[in-house]
Amino acid sequence: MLGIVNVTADSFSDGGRYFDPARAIEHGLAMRGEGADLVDVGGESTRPGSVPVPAREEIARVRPVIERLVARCPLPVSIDTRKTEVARVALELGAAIVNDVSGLRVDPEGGEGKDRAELAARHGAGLVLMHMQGEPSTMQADPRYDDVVGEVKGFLFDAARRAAEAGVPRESIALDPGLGFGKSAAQSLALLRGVGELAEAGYPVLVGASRKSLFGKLWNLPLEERLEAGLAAAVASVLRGARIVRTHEVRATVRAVRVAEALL
Ligand code: HH2
Repeated sequence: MLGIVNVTADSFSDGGRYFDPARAIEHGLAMRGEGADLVDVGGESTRPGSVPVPAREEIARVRPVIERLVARCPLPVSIDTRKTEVARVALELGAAIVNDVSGLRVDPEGGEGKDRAELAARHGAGLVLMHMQGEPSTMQADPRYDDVVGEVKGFLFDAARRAAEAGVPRESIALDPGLGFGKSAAQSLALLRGVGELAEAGYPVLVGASRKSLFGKLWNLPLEERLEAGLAAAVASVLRGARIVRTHEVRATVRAVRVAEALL
């Protein structure tokens, strides 16, 4: 279970709540008590329409949180970023996983994906490769695919191959279809349905459905009423072969996923 700590002012569901490092750290520690296995720290919102944050600013946000979580919380910390420079600093501070939400694409400041993979390899860190079509500012305008599951799978398998070529061991790579990242609600649902196909290659699959807008679009659920839908998606993903769930609601998700795991 990957618990979320957004050190941002504008994240779509909890923007501003953990912008203060002390609150972010307290939240990270609390999620440990609720059963999280990993803590995902992010300093840039990548919600649809978000404005990019310069690497310098992203680093200033996450640095105090990573430093103190690494010192005080026994859980591995992952850095949620698409920027090579941010990944480099986070790994130097002791982060154990790079959650690359661009799946090794060139970052907005020119940082190469290959360099992010090499950094992860050099630090012996895990690497999450997530699929995103387009850029956060415009990705939800008109996402198009001929075959969404096939195309996302192809992109992620190729990114995994590039990560392995950069020296990341196969067992340290996880794949994530990136629900809501350049996908309509129907396309995100197709990807949830296709988790089994993505898991076939043998890499652990991570799914992040928590509070996502597909629940608003398909079932008219406002942001603060998406818990049950997120739990259902987490359970369905695990039953289809997902191994890691990314969530804002750690306690409830751990309880729900435990039942799914017992059925496997
Ligand atoms: N979703 C978000 C951010 N990072 N990383 C992975 N691997 N998978 C996801 O589905 C994923 C992610 C968006 O959620 P959140 O962090 O709550 O929002 P924001 O990007 O606005 O900070």
